Amino acid sequence: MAKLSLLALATWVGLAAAKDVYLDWKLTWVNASPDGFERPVIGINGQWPCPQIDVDVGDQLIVDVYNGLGNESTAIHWHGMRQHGTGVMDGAVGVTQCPIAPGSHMQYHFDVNQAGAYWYHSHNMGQYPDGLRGALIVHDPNPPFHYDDELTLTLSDWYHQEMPGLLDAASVAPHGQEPLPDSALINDSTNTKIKVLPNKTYLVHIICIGNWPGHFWVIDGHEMTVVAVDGVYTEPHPAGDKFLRVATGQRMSVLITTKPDASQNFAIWDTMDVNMMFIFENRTIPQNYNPNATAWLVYDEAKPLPEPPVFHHIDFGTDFVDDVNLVPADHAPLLQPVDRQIILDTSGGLVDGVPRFTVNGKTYISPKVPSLYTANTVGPEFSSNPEVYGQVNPFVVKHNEVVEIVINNHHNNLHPWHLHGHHFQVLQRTPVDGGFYKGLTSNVSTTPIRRDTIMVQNNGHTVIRFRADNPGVWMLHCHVEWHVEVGLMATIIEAPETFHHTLRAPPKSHYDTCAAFPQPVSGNAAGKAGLDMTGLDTKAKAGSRGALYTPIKGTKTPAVAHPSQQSSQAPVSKPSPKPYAPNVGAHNANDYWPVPHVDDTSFYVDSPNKPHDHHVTIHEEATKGPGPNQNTHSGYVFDGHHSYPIQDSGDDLLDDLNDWK
Ligand SMILES: *[C@@H]1O[C@H](CO)[C@@H](O)[C@H](O)[C@H]1NC(C)=O
Ligand SMILES: *[C@@H]1O[C@H](CO)[C@@H](O)[C@H](O)[C@H]1NC(C)=O
Ligand SMILES: *[C@@H]1O[C@H](CO)[C@@H](O)[C@H](O)[C@H]1NC(C)=O
Ligand SMILES: *[C@@H]1O[C@H](CO)[C@@H](O)[C@H](O)[C@H]1NC(C)=O
Ligand SMILES: *[C@@H]1O[C@H](CO)[C@@H](O)[C@H](O)[C@H]1NC(C)=O
Ligand SMILES: *[C@@H]1O[C@H](CO)[C@@H](O)[C@H](O)[C@H]1NC(C)=O
Ligand SMILES: [Cu+2]
Repeated sequence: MAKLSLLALATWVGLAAAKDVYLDWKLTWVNASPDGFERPVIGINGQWPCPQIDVDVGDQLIVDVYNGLGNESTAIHWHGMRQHGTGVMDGAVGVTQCPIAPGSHMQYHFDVNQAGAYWYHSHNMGQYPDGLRGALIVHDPNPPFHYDDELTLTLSDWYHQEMPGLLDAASVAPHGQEPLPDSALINDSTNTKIKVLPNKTYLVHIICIGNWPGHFWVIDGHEMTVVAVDGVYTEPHPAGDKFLRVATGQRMSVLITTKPDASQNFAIWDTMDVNMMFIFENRTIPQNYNPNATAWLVYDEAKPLPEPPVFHHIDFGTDFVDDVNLVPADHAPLLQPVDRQIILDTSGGLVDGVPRFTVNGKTYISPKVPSLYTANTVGPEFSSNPEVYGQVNPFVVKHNEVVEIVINNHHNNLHPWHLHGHHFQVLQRTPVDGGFYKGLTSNVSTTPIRRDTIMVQNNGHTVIRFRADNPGVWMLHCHVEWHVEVGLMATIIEAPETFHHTLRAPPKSHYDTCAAFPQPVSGNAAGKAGLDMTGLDTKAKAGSRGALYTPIKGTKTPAVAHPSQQSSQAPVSKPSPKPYAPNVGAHNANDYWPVPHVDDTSFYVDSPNKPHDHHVTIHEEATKGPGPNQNTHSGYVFDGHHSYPIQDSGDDLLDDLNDWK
């Protein structure tokens, strides 16, 4: 069980000190050509692919996000982070926050108390397939199995056109057919080479960061043993002669053992699910269409890179490891009895004359006020009434209830459903055409697998359970961006009656974000009191437009401002008449921002003089940060490999960062 000395050191350090990992991100457009075709993508600090975030269990992650895109709003969601008590940091636009307008800034900060493979991505209007997504790996100081090193491989579909145009086209296409990806990427490239050493055990995190099709892959000549899904450790499960697959949003961590010598390199073959893209949609596969991507395990750079293996006659029913049969390593028992069952009948079709997806007949339409802000401001007599949330397919559950959700998929294609805020137990999931829910079968595991994203098959269903022990407002949605944007989404409003003592209040920078957009932060979905929903948009419209930024009501121009003079000074238009006074100051945890000053005549929060603050203390810096004598300023930037001390705690952090590059 001996580890390499470096990892042993990391383990020791992990036990010794939880630390703050502080990232200062400026989002801008950059050009990249991951498959040989150059196009604009959304990069971070001038770089693309977006950086992998590496933290250890117990760390606090603090990310300052500055929107330097100029023409699109944005936000960052931390996929798979349960955000216990910090649901306001979930990053879901329209649900837990307002979009970050060009020229504005927002800070996310939360404790990371779960190990494994996660990722981050924009959760704003179909934006992340334009490149704003990356891996988030939480290293475990005490993993339940041995390995020598960790590797991360992201898998995705890739498009040569940008999302706003594609979304517009897709939303008016007959039958809402999705645009076809131009290529498959492994780690954001069609030419990824992964250096490995002989005789080692690697923990390989596979993360599907794509938009639409699922992926499956083979590492030629190397057996894979599944040890985690979506960050939940499993009983080790050798794949044997079966394929492993991940749907968009899912992760799978596998152990591989390298060869005893470096006499040969090996191909990694990956393919996008042609059933999803073509067969189930009755589409013809264009000649020369290539759903595959190849990467290589490189033992010796001087040796050739072999062709990938070729597979014939893959049976989707029998040739795959069924993730529902995996067993969580902690053997957590089946949650029962069920306190509340929610049945979602999901389907596609024309709504108001445009192709949309529906949940129980309703297509999700964004509210005026983000649902979390509604829950927190509409008042105790209304917060548990689903009506106040508008057309967001709201389901209110009570604190600590065992909730069972049935998803019946009445559509002839696969949909990967993702729940924010929880890892749920998966009780059952039918094969393709397996029929709709008629109760549980007798084969439900007493220790069901837990994950945060589950693929639901055509004309079939799944049954999941979780305990409502994480008060917050959580999206439950298909992770295909084409489908999210046309309404395949529900909202779980969890224990709103407890928010005043269970959920930390949004910090000042979140209210500033709303003020800069601008978007109201209180009242029901329409921004009104009680059940007065006048003015709420409930009609589906053709043309999604993506995250394009259109300034509302002649407020500040979306010109990119320097961070030190951003949004905060900008005049914010005041809606009239005043519909409702926010209670933003009612509940405020000590370690969060002070109560924002609220102008009586507006439901927007007044902007402070100080644009942003960096209350970052490095509790203890061990392997990664500045030494004790350098640590006189506000933090450091950690890019996954190195950390750079921030040498000026003033307003010019971004300039400093750029200077170092
Ligand atoms: C936004 O600006 C970028 C960079 O100039 C450009 O590549 C992109 O096409 C613009 N987006 C849209 C939808 O106009
Ligand atoms: C994949 O890309 C990320 C981000 O660039 C990088 O941190 C990581 O090391 C790459 N993984 C491999 C196996 O090369
Ligand atoms: C790998 O392990 C085998 C068996 O212990 C040994 O014979 C071989 O020399 C090792 N290879 C390397 C490159 O160390
Ligand atoms: C494809 O064809 C089958 C059989 O005709 C039909 O049931 C199904 O709805 C079609 N799917 C789509 C997406 O049009
Ligand atoms: C993709 O991989 C499959 C399975 O090995 C193979 O049959 C097919 O020819 C490949 N497609 C291309 C375009 O290389
Ligand atoms: C029942 O579940 C077990 C594992 O939980 C699985 O191996 C078996 O194939 C299942 N049987 C059926 C009939 O689905
Ligand atoms: Cu979907």
